[in-house]
Amino acid sequence: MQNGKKVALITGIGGQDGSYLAELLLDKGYLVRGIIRRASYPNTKRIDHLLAKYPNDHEEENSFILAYADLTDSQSLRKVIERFKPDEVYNLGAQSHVGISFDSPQSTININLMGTLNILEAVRQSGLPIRFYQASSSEMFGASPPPQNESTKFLPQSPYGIAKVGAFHLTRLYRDAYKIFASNGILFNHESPRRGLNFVTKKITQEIVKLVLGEKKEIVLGNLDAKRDWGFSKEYVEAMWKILQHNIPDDFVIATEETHTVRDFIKECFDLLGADYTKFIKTSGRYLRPAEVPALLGDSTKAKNILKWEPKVKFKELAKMMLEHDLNERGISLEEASIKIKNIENQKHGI
Ligand code: NAP
Ligand code: F7E
Repeated sequence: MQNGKKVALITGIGGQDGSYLAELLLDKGYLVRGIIRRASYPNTKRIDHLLAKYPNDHEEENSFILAYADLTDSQSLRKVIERFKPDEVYNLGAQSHVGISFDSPQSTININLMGTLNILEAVRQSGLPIRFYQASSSEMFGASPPPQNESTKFLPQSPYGIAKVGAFHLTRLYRDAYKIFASNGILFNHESPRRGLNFVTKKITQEIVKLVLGEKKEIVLGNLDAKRDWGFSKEYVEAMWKILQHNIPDDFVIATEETHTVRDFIKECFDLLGADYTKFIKTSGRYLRPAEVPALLGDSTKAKNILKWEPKVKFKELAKMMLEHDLNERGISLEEASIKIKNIENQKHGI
């Protein structure tokens, strides 16, 4: 606590979830501190509005402060914990792309698994009564058939999933062995207009905008049959906070309890424009993964009952929100986009 306010430290504050969580905690009156790593070009786009509102001039009483640190650098983590003395630590930093974890398995394991060990150790060694949240993932269930809940066996299908399983167990172990208030949120896929550009939902909505503007003629994707349980990031960060406010540390599945294929997401977006997706979509082996998670469908009964958390935004609303946002960003409405894409469709048929 500082001046009667709770202090939260967020790793991955510049990411999709980190940015929404920072906003949520600032609204709740927290002093929010985040770590960012050095980048050759600014990596703070998602939190620039917060930096503008809360100038980052390193005054310790400021509501919002960023510090340079890296999950793979344990000394840097010890320094930020010592400096900020947080009440709550949200470990959201990760190499979060499953496909890329096959290209860079070692750095994925270093950041996602060793990084979790580093921050847990910094928390433990501080001796402070910190509550620790670990960003665990439905990727840990991997090939286990749906529906998946807290009792489902982990059968990860990627270096990313394996790193997250290790980090999950470290979090559980630090809770059991050292009596640290350490909890796992096992979050199923969650998206938003702030989603990274190379995740499938955002790639689809961004590429549709390019089709509409005539900048591209087709969208090339990988496996269209994979099923995912897609929710809205802004609602999922609320679940993270609730997990740390619960009276005991525990593990919770957070999901919408709906599953849809990648093809369904594409069709939903094209349906919103009244266009036929089959005219625009190509598949390529380039986007296939060496191993795939075929179907995710979360059962979040425990979170509903204990945390009273339930999502409002489901698949259809999410697709519309993301597509509309990306179109509006380029100055086009859904209606204008619909007319444009139908013209392009007709041209393709020589009509
Ligand atoms: P994201 O947008 O990719 O954000 C990840 C953040 O981690 C970025 O700010 C990134 O910084 C930072 N980071 C990467 N390597 C780091 C390092 N070595 N040290 C410190 N920070 C580092 O991911 P997200 O969607 O917000 O997800 C947040 C967390 O939830 C991740 O741990 C992810 O694995 C997990 N998760 C996500 C989902 C989902 O569907 N979104 C589902 C389950 C679990 P840069 O900007 O510098 O790269
Ligand atoms: O892929 C298929 C791909 O990359 C979803 C991360 O937030 O959620 C996310 O991991 C599906 C997969 O997310 C393309 O093969 C087809 O089956 O959007 P994604 P993900 O792998 O499910 C989990 C829960 C996390 O924890 C992760 O951090 O879509 N797919 N074509 C494609 N995927 C991508 N990226 N690009 C394609 O062209």
